[in-house]
Amino acid sequence: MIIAITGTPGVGKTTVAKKLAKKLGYEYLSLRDFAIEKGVGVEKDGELEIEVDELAYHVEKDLKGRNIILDGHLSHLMPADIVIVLRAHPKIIGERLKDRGYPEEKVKENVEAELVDVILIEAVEEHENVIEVNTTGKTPEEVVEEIIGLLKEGRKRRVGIVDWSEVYDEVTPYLRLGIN
Ligand code: DAT
Repeated sequence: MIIAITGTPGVGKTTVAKKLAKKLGYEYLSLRDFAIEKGVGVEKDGELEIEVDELAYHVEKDLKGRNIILDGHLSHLMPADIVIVLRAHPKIIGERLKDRGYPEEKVKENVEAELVDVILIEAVEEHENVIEVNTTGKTPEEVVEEIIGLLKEGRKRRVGIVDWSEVYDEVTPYLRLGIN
């Protein structure tokens, strides 16, 4: 079974994916590393541009039938049996990406993406089996336990559990307001 772990950069994918893989006895795989290995990523201005369809072809061909936790912000665009979309208060995304040294424009872009559910929407357009998990205020271990609990229950879909418009006022300092 392929379990995709997706979400806005900084949401905690790698942290959660590695722990989840360990707990379930699955292989952990970074989709970015896999793309580089398959030669479908092109380095452009320090960023990796990935040919999504080509990458999906390699995932289908090489990974189907294996028990894998696939970590990456494009993993919901891959053939997966279940997609876990991690969510976090956009302010947390902003702080983590600032700490990571992302340029301001990149930080704002990702805070906005989290605010308006970009990855969740893409995931539900692509897959039926989508489980959304709010990580806000939870440790990575608690997030992993929640995911395992849902999988054990046989839960296949849970979406629409967060609405960041409720915290919009707290997020405005992180947005690209006033840019024209
Ligand atoms: P991603 O792979 O989505 O970019 P990450 O796993 O690298 O995110 O995590 C970004 C940072 O946030 C990293 O310093 C670990 C921390 N972190 C991740 N999940 C967390 C959680 N549930 N609680 C607190 N910190 C967390």
